[in-house]
Amino acid sequence: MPDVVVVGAGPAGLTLANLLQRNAVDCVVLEARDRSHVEERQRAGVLDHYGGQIFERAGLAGEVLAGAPVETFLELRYEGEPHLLDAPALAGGRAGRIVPQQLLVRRLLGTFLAGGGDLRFGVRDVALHDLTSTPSLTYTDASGSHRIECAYVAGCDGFHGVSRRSIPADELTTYTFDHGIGWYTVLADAPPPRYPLMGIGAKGFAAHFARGPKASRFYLQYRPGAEDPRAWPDDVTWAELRDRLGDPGLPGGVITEREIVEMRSFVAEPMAYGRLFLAGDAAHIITPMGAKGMNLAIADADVLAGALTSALRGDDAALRAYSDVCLRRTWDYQEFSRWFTEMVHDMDGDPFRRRLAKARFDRLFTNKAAAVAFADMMAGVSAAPGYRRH
Ligand code: RFL
Repeated sequence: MPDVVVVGAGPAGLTLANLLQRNAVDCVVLEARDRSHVEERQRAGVLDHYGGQIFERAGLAGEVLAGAPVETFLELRYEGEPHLLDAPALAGGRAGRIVPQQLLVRRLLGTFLAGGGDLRFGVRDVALHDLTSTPSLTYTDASGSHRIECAYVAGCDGFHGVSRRSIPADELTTYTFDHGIGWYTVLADAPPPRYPLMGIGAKGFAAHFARGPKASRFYLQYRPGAEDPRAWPDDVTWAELRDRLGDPGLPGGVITEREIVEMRSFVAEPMAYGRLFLAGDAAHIITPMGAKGMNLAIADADVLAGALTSALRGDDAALRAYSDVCLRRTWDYQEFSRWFTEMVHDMDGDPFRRRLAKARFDRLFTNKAAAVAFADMMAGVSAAPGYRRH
């Protein structure tokens, strides 16, 4: 019988599985999709400084961070006028790393398997049982039906997974927030920008990020409900990007992927029920502003790995504190993400809010304390066990 069953092999589940493996805790990972799907799913692109430290502390930096460039400047263009922010310098040298999520997942997966890890792909009908007493999970795969007993279950199966839904509704409080903003995101065979770039202006937000040496990901704010930008001809997309990024010479390229991103936030409290512990998107969704979704998932997994290891050695104090510790960071990041969202988007064309957003933007470039606070959040914060409420 394994000590822990981890449901889901995304950033949360694979970080947890590797950290448990390092602590000699026996675990099994169940993943609904096949290996190539998991390894190719493109999403986040930045591991913040705090996330990098988690892998360094665990002795996994060589496996996970090798060759990953460090973050330098962030360029914010206000109505076409460039402003460079050296967030790592403002944060005292704490730089994030450019690590595309699919690369991180591929490396974590390879490391776990190379260490003899038990990862079962393509499982179906996962069900969680007896979570408040002696937990077990049932699932099916190509070879038939299976049942595993364990001491603890880690629900790392993302927003649409089965883990959170296995908690009785009256045991959870959920918070949802619709930011009223849509993002149209395209992946294109187009040269990357010199620095991660965000364009702010009356026509709405746009962004341009590197996705390798010859590819770029672009984001364009749109009005959800009023239009579907996936229907835009490519020349309209490029014209909008050139306009909003204030760069008439922005080179175009073949668009290889078109997606709509919902700007929404979600938090489930508590992140635990009996012997089930939720981590990552299973417990919370955050907007991409601030790039904290993957980083929150990794930070949860780090806290959970330590807490489960201690509990299995007889001290469950950290496990009892797990939900509170992670929720504090979650809400801190939710607030930061909302603050950032309001600064760079055109909120319903409301002129008053536009002036507030401009004041917020100006403060970032005229008030050192404000810039340092921003950089500190970008680097990632430690919600260390033992934090004090004021
Ligand atoms: P994941 O990555 O969703 O992984 C969950 C895993 O669980 C599996 N699964 C199941 N397995 C077994 N049984 C079931 N019943 C299962 N149901 C699901 C799934 O197949 C999957 O393998 O969750 P995790 O690990 O919590 O990681 C969260 C991150 O993936 C997510 O927060 C980020 O991708 C969010 N995000 C970004 N985060 C950042 O930090 N920086 C960014 O720049 C950033 N950009 C983004 C993003 C998310 C995006 N999308 C599409 C949601 C950009 C986009 C477009």
